[in-house]
Amino acid sequence: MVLLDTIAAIASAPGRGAVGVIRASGPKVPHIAVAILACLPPPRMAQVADFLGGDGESIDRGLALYFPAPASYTGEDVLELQAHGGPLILDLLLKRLLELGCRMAKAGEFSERAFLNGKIDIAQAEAIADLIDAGSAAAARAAVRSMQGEFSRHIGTLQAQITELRTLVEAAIDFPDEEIDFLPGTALGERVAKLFMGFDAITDAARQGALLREGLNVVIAGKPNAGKSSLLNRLVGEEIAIVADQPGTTRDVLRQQVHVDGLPLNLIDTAGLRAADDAVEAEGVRRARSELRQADRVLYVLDAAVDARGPSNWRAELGDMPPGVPITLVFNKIDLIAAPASLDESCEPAQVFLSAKTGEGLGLLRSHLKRGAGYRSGESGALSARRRHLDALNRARACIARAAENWRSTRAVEFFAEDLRTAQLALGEITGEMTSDDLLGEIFRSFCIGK
Ligand SMILES: Nc1nc2c(ncn2[C@@H]2O[C@H](COP(=O)(O)OP(=O)(O)OP(=O)(O)O)[C@@H](O)[C@H]2O)c(=O)[nH]1
Ligand SMILES: [Mg+2]
Repeated sequence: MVLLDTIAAIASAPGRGAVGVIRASGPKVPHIAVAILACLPPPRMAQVADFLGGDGESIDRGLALYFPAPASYTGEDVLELQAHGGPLILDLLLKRLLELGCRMAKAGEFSERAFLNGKIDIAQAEAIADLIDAGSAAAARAAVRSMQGEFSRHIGTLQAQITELRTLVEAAIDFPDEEIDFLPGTALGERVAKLFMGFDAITDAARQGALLREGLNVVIAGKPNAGKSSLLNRLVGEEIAIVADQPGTTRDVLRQQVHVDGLPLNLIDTAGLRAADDAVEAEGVRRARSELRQADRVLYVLDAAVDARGPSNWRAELGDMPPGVPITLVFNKIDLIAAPASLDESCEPAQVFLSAKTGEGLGLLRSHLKRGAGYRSGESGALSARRRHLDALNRARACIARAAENWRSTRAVEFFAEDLRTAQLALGEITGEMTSDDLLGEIFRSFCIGK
C-alpha cells in the first residue's frame, strides 16, 4: 500500500513540560530532516541538533531521531524531534513541518499506518490505546500483554485449529467417493472439544481484560430515602452525594469510579423511584430509569427495617426493572434493627444486609460484586480486550457449535465447511484481517493525535 502523504503531529500531551515530542512519518521525511537539521541524522541514533526555521534561524535545540523505513513504528520513514516542551515552540516546529510539505495527522493515523504496513494488527493497535488510557496497574499489564501480541497469538492458534478442521472437511468434499472416513465422529468430537477449551481460556482472559478496561456499571436504585446516596458515599469513601432525611434528595444522576482490588466500578447514584409530582424530580426518575437500562448490575436498595419482612414488600417494585439486568437486593440500615451483616447469593435475586451508615457488610458487598462480574484479582493473565472482541469470540464459538451439531445430525459436509468459514471470519475481525473500513476508522479515530 503506497501512502504518499507525509503526516506530522505533536505527540506529547498538550501543555507545558520539560520535553515535547513532535513526529513526522512518510516519504518526505528525509528531505524534511535535511531542511530542519541541515543534515540527515544517522539511523536510530539520538542526535543533538538545532531545529531550523525557514529563515535559517534556530527555533529550538534538541534531540533528533531518524528511523528509515521499514524499521520504524509506522513502517515508513519517521522523524522524531524532542524539543523543549513549551506549547509555542512545539507549534512553531509543527508549522515548519507543514511548510515543508507535511499535513496534520488525524487521531490514530500513525498507528493506522503501522497497521496498514503490517507492523501491528488491530488488536495490538487497540491495546496501545488501552495502555495509554489504563486506569490501574492491572489494566496496564493486560494492555501490554495484548500490545505484545499475546491476544493475537491465541486467536492465531484458534484459527490454525479451525483451518485444520476445514482441511479435513474439504478433503471429504473433494473426494466424496473415497472409502476413507475423513472425519469419524469421535475424532471430530475430540477436535471440537479441544477448540472449545481454547475458546473458553481466551474468552476468560479477554473478559478479565474488558472488565479492567471498561469497568462494571453499577447502578444504585430504589425507593426514595432507602440510603442509595449513603451507600455511594460509603463505597467511594467520600461525601460525594448529598444525604438527607427528606425523600427525593437526589435528582441528578451522580457518577463516581472506584477500584475494588483493581476492578473499576462505575458507580451511578440515581433519584429514588416514585411517581413524583415535582417536574424536576420526575426528570430525575426518568434519568434513573434510563441508567438502569445500561447497567451491568443494579443494587436495589431497600430499608431493612421495613422491607426485610418478606418479598411482598419489594417483589412488585422489581417488576419495574429492565429485563436481563442482574439485580442485587441491598437491605440497608441493619444498624436500626440490630441485625448482623450477611450475604446470600443462593437466592434470586441475591441479598446483602448491610449498613451504609456504619459500613458493616460493605466488604461482603464488594466481594459479591467482584464474584458477580467473574473478576479474579491478582496476576490473572488478563488480556486487554474490548466488548467487540468478546462479541466476535462468542459468534465464532457459536458457529462451531452449530457446525458440530449439524454434522452429527445430517453429516452435510458443505454446511459444516461453511460454518467453519464463518467462524474464521468472525475471529478475523479481532485481528483486523476482516475488518470493515468503517470499523477501522472508528477504532483509530478514538486514539490520541500523534499516536
Ligand atoms: N440508621 C441508618 N440510617 C441511614 C443509613 N443509610 C442511610 N441512612 C439515612 O437515611 C436517610 C436517607 O439517606 P439517603 O442516602 O439520602 O437516601 P437516598 O436513597 O439517597 O434518598 P433519595 O436521594 O431521596 O432517594 C438519611 O437520613 C440517612 O442518614 C443506614 O445504614 N443506617
Ligand atoms: Mg439520594
